[in-house]
Amino acid sequence: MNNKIIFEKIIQKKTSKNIIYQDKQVTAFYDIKPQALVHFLVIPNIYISSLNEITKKNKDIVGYMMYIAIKIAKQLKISDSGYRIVVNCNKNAGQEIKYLHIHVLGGEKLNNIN
Ligand code: DGP
Repeated sequence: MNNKIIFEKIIQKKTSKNIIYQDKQVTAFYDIKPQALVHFLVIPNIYISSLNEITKKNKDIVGYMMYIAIKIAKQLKISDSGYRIVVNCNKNAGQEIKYLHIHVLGGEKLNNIN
């Protein structure tokens, strides 16, 4: 089974009870395996498999996802102390779920990454 279905079910509110925010374009929800005190994901409601599928036509969604991620970070009061935004693309970066998503991590001091 293609694991993109997991995120599609979250958008349809069939599984996740931890949706933070939803509008016509994006959905934000807490990560099931948090890697920081605060760890949430922002996804487009329309299916895009990875950053590699961003085109001239759909590129605006990335900026909007970032905008909502930042807005939520402020609402959750992790913005002043700082947070990290990560997008994994394909297997070398460890993208497990083949559905474009922004990770937002914060709420504590984060380890350095390479
Ligand atoms: P990535 O490795 O970038 O593809 O990250 C996928 C993230 O998705 C990972 O941190 C765990 C999270 N995740 C996987 N399945 C579920 C789920 O069913 N619910 C929620 N809330 N998060 C999930």
